[in-house]
Amino acid sequence: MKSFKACASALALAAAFVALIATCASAAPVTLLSENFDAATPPALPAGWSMALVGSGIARAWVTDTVTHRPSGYSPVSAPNLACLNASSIPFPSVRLYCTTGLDTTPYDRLKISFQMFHDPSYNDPVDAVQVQVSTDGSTWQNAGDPIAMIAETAGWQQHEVNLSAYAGMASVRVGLLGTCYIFHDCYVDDILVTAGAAEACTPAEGRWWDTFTITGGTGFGEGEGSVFLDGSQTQVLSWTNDAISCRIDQPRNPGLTDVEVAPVASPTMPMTDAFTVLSSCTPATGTTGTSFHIDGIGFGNAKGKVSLKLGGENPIPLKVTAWSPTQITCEVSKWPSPETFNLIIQPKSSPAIVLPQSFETRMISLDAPAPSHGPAGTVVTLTARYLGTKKGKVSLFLDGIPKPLVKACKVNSWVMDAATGAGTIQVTIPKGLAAATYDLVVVGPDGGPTALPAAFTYETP
Ligand SMILES: [Ca+2]
Repeated sequence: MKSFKACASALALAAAFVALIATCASAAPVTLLSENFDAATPPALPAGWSMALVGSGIARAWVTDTVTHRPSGYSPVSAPNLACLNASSIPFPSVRLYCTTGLDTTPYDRLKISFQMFHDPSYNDPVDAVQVQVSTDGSTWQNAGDPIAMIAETAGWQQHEVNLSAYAGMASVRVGLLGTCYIFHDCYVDDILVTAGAAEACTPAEGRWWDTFTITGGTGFGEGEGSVFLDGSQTQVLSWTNDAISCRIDQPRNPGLTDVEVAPVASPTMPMTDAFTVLSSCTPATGTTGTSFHIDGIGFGNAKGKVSLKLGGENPIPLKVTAWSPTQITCEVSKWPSPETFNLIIQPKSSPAIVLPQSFETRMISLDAPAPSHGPAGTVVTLTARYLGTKKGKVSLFLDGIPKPLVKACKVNSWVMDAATGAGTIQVTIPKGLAAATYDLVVVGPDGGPTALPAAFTYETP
C-alpha cells in the first residue's frame, strides 16, 4: 500500500513525476539525509544540524574538525571534515547532535541510519558510546538500537547501521547521535546517511526449480555479494547490487510459501516472511490415473531414464515416460494406491537420481451434482467430474432402505477425462425397476474407492 501511495503522490507532483515513478518501478532505496560535514567551516556545525546537552556538568559541544586529537592524527572518512565531541572530566553531560528538520518518511516501509564512528582500544571507558536517537515531535527523543561502544580491538573508523523502520511512514522524523565520552577520548563521527525504501519483495514472487527471481526494496543491500536463503537454506546469487539481488532456485525445493532471508556482507540480515512461493516443477502438479504431466528442470540428460512417485519408505510407483529431453520430461500416471503428495524421483540414464520433494499430488475423484437431478428410468444423466481418470469406473444408485440397502448399477455410456487438466464428464443411463425415491449416486473412481453424492437423484415413476 505504501508503495502505491508513493506512486500516487508522484502522479500529483508533476515536477518530480519521472524521478519518483522510476523510484517506484525499481524500488531502489532513497537517501533522505546525507551529511559528511565537509561543507562546514570548522568548528561550526553544518546548516541543518544542532546539539543539545543531556545531563548536567561541564558544558561541551559537537564541533567540526579536520583531524582527530584524542587519539591524534586520524583523518576524516570523507575529507576535509569530521564531527567531534570533545571528552571532558566528570561531571559531564552527554550531547546530542541532531538534524533540525524532520524527514518525511510517509511513502516508505523501511528506514535506516548509517554512519561512520571512530573506535579506539586504548584508555577506553565503558561508558564511551554513541546512541542513535529519534524524535517524531522535535522535543522528546527515543533511543533506537543499542548504544555503540567506542571500545574496539583496533583503532579506526567503522560503519554502523541502525534499523529505524519503526519510524517509516511518519510525517516528521528527526535523527540524532547522542555522544558520551569521558576524559581521554573524543567521540568522532562522519558520513551520516538516512536511507528509506519500500518493503523488500521478490519479483516474480513465485517460481520453480531453476527459475530466477529478483529481490528489491529495503534500504540497500550493500555492494559486496552476500547470501540469500530460502527457508534457511542457501540459494544461488547471480548478481548483487545495493539496489537489487538476482537469484536462482538452484536445487529442487519443497513447494509452498517460503521465507526469504537476505544476508548482506556488512548489514544485519533482512528476514522476509512468506515472501516467495516455490512451485512444483510438475505441470500439472495434481492428477490421477491417466494424467499426463511434464517436469521442467535441468540435468536430465539426453537419454531417456526413469521417473517414479515415491512416498516415504514405500516402493516407488513407476510412471510411463512419453518424452524426455535434458530439461523437460513428459510422463503419465498409470496406477497409484491412494490420494497422497509424492516425491518425484527422476533417474537419468547416466547421472545420480534427482528428487523433487512433495511435487506431485494424486487426487480422488470429485463430482458435481448430476444433470438432470431427477427423472424416470432411461434418463441420461451427466456428471461433471475432476480426477475421474481415463479408465471407466462404476456408477450406482443407492438407497439405505429396510430390510436392506438397495444398490442398482447404472449403465456408463461414457467416461472422459482431459489428461492434462483432469476435468471431464461421466454419462450414465438411469436403470429400470426402482421405486420412486431420492437416491445417493455412488461413483467408483480411479483409486478404487467409492465417492457418494448423497440424495443426488430423484427417481420418478409414471
Ligand atoms: Ca567528512
